[in-house]
Amino acid sequence: MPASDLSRTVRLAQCLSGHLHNLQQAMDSPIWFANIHIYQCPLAWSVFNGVGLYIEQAYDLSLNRPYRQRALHFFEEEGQLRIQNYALHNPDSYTGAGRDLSMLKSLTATDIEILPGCLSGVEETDTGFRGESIGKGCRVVRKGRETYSFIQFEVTETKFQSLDRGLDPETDEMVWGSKMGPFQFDKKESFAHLVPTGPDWVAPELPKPEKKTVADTSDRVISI
Ligand code: CYC
Repeated sequence: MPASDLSRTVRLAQCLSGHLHNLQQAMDSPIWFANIHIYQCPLAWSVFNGVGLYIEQAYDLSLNRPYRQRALHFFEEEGQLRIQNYALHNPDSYTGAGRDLSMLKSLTATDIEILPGCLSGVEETDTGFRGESIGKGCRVVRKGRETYSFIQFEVTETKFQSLDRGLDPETDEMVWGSKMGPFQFDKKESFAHLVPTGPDWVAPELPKPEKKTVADTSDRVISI
């Protein structure tokens, strides 16, 4: 099937899916950017009755202790492309799923809960997609302060750029997030072929889990 025949939700999830990291940015600006890995892993169609990804974000030096695990649902509403964020009831049981996708076979709709207001609107660009938060409803309490999450992102098949900030609901002043602009992620491995395209889609065989030791380009060997 030509790519253009696939629905926009499927193509957006395909662009986002994979193992990404910002090693180049972390080497260029080590003071401002840590090296972070994001695993954006396709979920079975049955979880949302549609397209979804499981997300795991972790610092390179603590891959086994991710700081954010979520699920995202991609859908269209009145012709508009949307992403709704979900939390996991028991994130620990899925830790490491980014490196062993077979762990996600047991994830069902009962394992997740909606994060009210954590919704983005997305539009197509010449090379991929661009999106940002809708409204101020995605409340995040950080350092004792109530903020709302305001995200902006752009994605192509090989790059994902995201600016993730917490703003004061009254003044829109930035309370947390990157002061040095967006994180720039490069795709190390794509999971696009694992994004289900409809309810009758049959999953291909899963790749074997990554080895237990990862070497990065700075010649360090990290045990994970
Ligand atoms: C929070 N990151 C969030 C939230 C959203 C996103 C919506 C608020 C809701 C939540 O807690 O999940 C991001 N959601 C997205 C993006 C998309 C989406 C980008 C489009 C695909 O649907 N975030 C980064 C950095 C890292 C970071 C790499 C800085 C270290 O992009 C951290 N984001 C981060 C953290 C939180 C967050 C730590 C949770 C804040 C908290 O609960 O304290």
